[in-house]
Amino acid sequence: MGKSLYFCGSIRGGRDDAALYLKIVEHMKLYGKVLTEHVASPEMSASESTGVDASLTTAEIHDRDMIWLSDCDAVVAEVTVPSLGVGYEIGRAMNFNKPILCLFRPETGRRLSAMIDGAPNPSNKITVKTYTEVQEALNYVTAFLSTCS
Ligand code: 6IA
Repeated sequence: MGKSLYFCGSIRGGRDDAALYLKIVEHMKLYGKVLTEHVASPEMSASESTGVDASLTTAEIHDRDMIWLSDCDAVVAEVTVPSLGVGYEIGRAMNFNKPILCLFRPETGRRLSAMIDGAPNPSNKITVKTYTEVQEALNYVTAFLSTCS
């Protein structure tokens, strides 16, 4: 059976990388079901009034996402555009002891938060990879998902 996968990407933090999220999610779908496919949707907007989940309350979104996060087999987060929600999801996923792959593009000139960059250590399952071209990110996703049970 395919894996249950959770993708994290910025929504209210800004949608600059939405097209990139779509490529990563499409690739992840080769390995299983992506529970949070909507994060990559071009329809999903950072604004209040539009968005795939616009009919849900924030509490409903939060609680549903936390159930998915606790149930998933692995987490992939694109962390280049800073997002409170993505940072929160990564922290919660670490507490759920999930394998987590964080993908970051330094060439944007952004500096990754020390709370993410400094998180990996031998006692947890979080990895941070930097990349330039999308294909590199997809290769990291392939390698990561091949090792997750
Ligand atoms: O703080 P952010 O909005 O950038 O947080 C983005 C992250 O939190 C994503 O990885 C999502 O998994 C989760 N998240 C945040 N907002 C939503 C949402 N609707 N639906 C699903 N997941 C979400 C937002 C409502 C919309 C009308 C703006």
